[in-house]
Amino acid sequence: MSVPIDGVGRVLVVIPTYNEADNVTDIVRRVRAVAPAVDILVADDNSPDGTGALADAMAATDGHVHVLHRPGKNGLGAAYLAGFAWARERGYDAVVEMDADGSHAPEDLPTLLAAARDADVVIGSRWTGGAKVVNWPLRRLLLSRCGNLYARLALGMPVTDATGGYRVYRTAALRAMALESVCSQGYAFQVELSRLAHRAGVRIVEVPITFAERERGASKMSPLIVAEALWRITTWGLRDRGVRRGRAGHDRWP
Ligand SMILES: Nc1nc2c(ncn2[C@@H]2O[C@H](COP(=O)(O)OP(=O)(O)OP(=O)(O)O)[C@@H](O)[C@H]2O)c(=O)[nH]1
Ligand SMILES: [Mg+2]
Repeated sequence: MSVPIDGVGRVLVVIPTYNEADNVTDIVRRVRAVAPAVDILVADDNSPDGTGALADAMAATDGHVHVLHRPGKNGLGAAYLAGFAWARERGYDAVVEMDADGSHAPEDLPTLLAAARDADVVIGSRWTGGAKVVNWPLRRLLLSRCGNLYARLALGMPVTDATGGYRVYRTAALRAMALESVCSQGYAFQVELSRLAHRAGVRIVEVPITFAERERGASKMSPLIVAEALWRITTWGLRDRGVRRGRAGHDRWP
C-alpha cells in the first residue's frame, strides 16, 4: 500500500506493457528503489512474451506492485485510461505515466514528484533547458522536434514536449479534463491529454528529463502512429482556431 508523499498524496505509477519481458522486472525494481512510497500498476495487454506473468510474480511478493490484465493489444491510450480509472476507484491522489522500456528513467521520478507539489500536471520534457536525449538517431530527434513544434503552433500550447509520455497527473486534474472524449491511441494520446489539460486551465509544469533510447525489446512505434498524431493535431488545431475565431466574433458582436 502506498504511503502519502508530502504535498502530493498517494501516488500510482502506471506502466503500460506490450511484449516487455526483457524490461518489466528491471523497471519495476528501479521504481521501487528510488520511490519506495509509491504503488505501481503494470497494465499489460496480454503480451504473448509472458510480460504479464513476470509482473504477477513481482506482485505476489510485493504489496506495492499490482497488475491489470487486459484481454489483448488495444493501444497505449486505452491502457492508460484503464490505469487512470483503476487509480480513481482506489482513491489515489496522483498517477504517473512511465514507459516500461527504460526511456523514462525512474531515477528522474523524485524530481517529477517534487514538481507536482506546485502543479496539477508535470511533464517530463526532452526539449527544455537541462534535458538530455541519449542514443536517439537523427531521424527520431527530428521527428520529435518537428512534431512538437507543429503541436505547439497548431494548438497554441505553451508546452515544449507535448508528445512525451513521462508525466504526473493529479487525479483531481484528470477529473477536470473530460477524459471521456479521448479518442487517440499512440503518441496522439499524449498530445490530446496536453490539450485537455491546457483547455481545463490546470497548472502545467515541465521539468527536464534524461531520455534514453530503449536498449532491449522492440519499439511499438509505427508510421500509423505518426500519421494518427499528425491527423489529429491538424483536426484539433482547426477546431480550436474555429472556436477562438467564433469567440472573438462573439466578443465584438454580443
Ligand atoms: N498495454 C499496452 N502497452 C503498450 C501498447 N503499445 C505500447 N505499449 C507500451 O507503451 C510504452 C511505450 O511504447 P514504445 O514501444 O516504447 O513506444 P515509443 O516509446 O513510442 O517508441 P520508441 O521510442 O521507439 O521506444 C512501452 O512500455 C510499451 O510496452 C499497447 O497496445 N498496450
Ligand atoms: Mg519507448
